[in-house]
Amino acid sequence: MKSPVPRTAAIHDLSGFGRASLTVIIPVLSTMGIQVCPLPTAVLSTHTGGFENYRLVDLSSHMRSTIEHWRDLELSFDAIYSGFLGSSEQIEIVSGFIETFSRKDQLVLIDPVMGDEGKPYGPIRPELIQGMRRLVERAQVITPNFTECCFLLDREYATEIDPGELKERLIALSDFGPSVVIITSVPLDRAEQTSSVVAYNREDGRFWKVDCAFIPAYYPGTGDAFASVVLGSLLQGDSLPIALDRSVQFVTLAIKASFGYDLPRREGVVLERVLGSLKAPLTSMTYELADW
Ligand code: PXL
Repeated sequence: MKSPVPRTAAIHDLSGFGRASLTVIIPVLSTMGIQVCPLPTAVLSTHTGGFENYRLVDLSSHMRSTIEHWRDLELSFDAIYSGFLGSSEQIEIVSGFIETFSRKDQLVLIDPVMGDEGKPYGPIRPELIQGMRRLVERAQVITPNFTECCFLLDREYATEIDPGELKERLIALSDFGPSVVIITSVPLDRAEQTSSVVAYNREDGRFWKVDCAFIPAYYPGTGDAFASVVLGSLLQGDSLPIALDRSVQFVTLAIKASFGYDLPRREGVVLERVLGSLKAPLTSMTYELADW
């Protein structure tokens, strides 16, 4: 019998403290009614954003044997979702996973987690960035932030971009393979200090934009929350612009809830206070068709 609950494999790290990666992804997707099967890439004591001396154990060999076990069990996934990888060796492992568990009616979302604010995260090496350019070829949907977009396209990081160049970048990323490209934290309007989420769907040739309110605080793990809500929405049957709107609204709510408490930012957003909002239908939408 077909399960009423969509199932996703989630290939990300498990960071014990700090609300990032799997500790964000599992609660978000579970709340949205999606079954999450984690294939941990690494175990860390904390995430790497704002903590020093974090401990990292690379799980490449355990990943290979888990994949063998899952293949023997003939597991089937409605979606495959990958993010932070523990080493460049894991590019081939994830690539093999997608090949082994490939299904026609399946969503492959790759969040090419590599860095933010123009810089790579601590453990990210140049070989991993090169490998990520190959891995995204296998995705239907990718969700880089603006820094990761620059890394994938090997372009200089800038603090402003005009719409014409942005459009060219969305198309260039789609030329790698994915039919849907979503870029977050795009500095389209520097004067207003806001950022935007933009997207391109090659299937219908449309470009979308959702502007984000300016909040003077950066929290780790928000990219993981964003990509998870996109995946959950698409699996629930939402259109691309609605999925973008839901994700922007959820992340904005989470950041505003956290900012109000003035808690240490490196601990991430107060996810537990806002998860319930994922159950509510959207009552307002701010997405725009971008006519660049
Ligand atoms: O949120 C992205 C992320 C995932 N995993 C680890 C990280 C980060 C960002 O800092 O350090 C281990």
